[in-house]
Amino acid sequence: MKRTQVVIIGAGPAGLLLGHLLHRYGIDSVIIENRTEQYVVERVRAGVLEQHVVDLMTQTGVGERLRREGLRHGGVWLAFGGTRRRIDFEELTGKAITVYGQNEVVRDLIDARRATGRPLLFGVSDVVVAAVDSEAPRVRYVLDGEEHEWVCDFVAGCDGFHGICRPSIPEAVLTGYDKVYPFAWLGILAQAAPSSEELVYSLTDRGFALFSMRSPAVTRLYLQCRPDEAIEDWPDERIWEELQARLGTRDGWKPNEGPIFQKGITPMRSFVAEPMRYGRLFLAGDAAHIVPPTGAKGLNLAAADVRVLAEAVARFYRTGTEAGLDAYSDTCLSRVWKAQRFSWWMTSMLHFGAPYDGFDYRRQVAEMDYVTSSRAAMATLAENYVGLPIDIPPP
Ligand code: RFL
Ligand code: PHB
Repeated sequence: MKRTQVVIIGAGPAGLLLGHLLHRYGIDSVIIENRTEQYVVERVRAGVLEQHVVDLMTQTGVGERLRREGLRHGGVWLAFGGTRRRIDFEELTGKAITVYGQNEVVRDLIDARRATGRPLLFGVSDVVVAAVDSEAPRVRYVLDGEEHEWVCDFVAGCDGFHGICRPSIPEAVLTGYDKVYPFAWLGILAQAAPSSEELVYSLTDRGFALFSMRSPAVTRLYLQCRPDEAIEDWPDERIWEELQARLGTRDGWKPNEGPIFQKGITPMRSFVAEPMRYGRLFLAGDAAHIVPPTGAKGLNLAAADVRVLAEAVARFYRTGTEAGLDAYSDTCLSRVWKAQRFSWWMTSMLHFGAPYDGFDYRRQVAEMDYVTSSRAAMATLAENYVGLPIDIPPP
């Protein structure tokens, strides 16, 4: 049996960032991941970073490529009725967002981890956590046909929505709050220069569409579809036709087209597990909560959780107090629920009505009109979109 301070399960953004922050405090950890490194790095997901994530990466020495290649956006466009209106984040909040692919974040964090020499193990299987209600939790797994076991002080469950950590908590302890939406997002990556410098969220009577990007040469686009649709039903020509119909505005703006090199359908769901801790097992990121992508919050919430957790663990080793650990769940959940509220609200403004329901569609158009004409409403959207403050308890 081997010993470490923290076993981190999952090498997504939550697990890798936690390992990085703990390392900076001189705290040892082992990160185990059941997929291959290639799978983890190539998985196409989020793209929008809140200012706090950019600042954290920059201040902790993993922001060099982000600073070079990240695309800073000072605002966002909302389109409806054939026109687009801009919400100016910088003017309203003094903050901005940065477009930088989640896979680039993961790549940078893997490189940083490698440089520390601390363990980062891909391709593990049969992961089991045990004795988390004691002061010496254990984690077992199989790697290359051999069984391994670590004993540690803390286990971080950073293994995403389908991981094993949340289900390993006794049912009586945990409450799950769940909302499944009757639509999904079809997302593509296209080899095409972005035709707008900022994102465009568009509401039409054919449904919702989103214009985003990954680099000066790659456009990222999404369109609302039904959750039971198969990607095979969406040949490239149909995708472009629908995207142009939902995104093009009367002033002639439309997305540039190019070869599609990645496409997939993601169902939409809101979920929160409470509490985010059981004994010495701490859930972080998608393992504890997921949001519909409309508010671009999932990755940002994962980063906020592990920031709070790293501080609490560091404080424990520094002073012996468990106060930060005890406050972890409540500290995270109060911000998580605000992000849930925002993601649900963005979803309700941009989905539900069209193409199903005339009343809801008109209600949504009124909401888009209001939110882009009232300064108070614009400020509300902006401060949530760029990220609410993180309340880290004082040392
Ligand atoms: P992840 O990224 O799912 O990582 C969990 C890792 O744990 C591994 N794992 C295990 N490892 C060991 N043992 C086991 N038994 C394991 N079971 C699972 C998994 O293989 C995986 O590597 O969770 P994490 O780290 O909490 O990060 C969360 C984010 O990935 C997620 O919230 C975002 O991608 C959500 N999201 C967005 N978030 C944003 O902040 N901004 C966005 O613009 C945004 N857009 C999106 C998104 C998610 C999307 N999809 C596909 C769900 C757009 C899309 C389309
Ligand atoms: C993305 O670029 O992938 C993206 C942007 C905004 C969202 C969701 C996803 O709300």
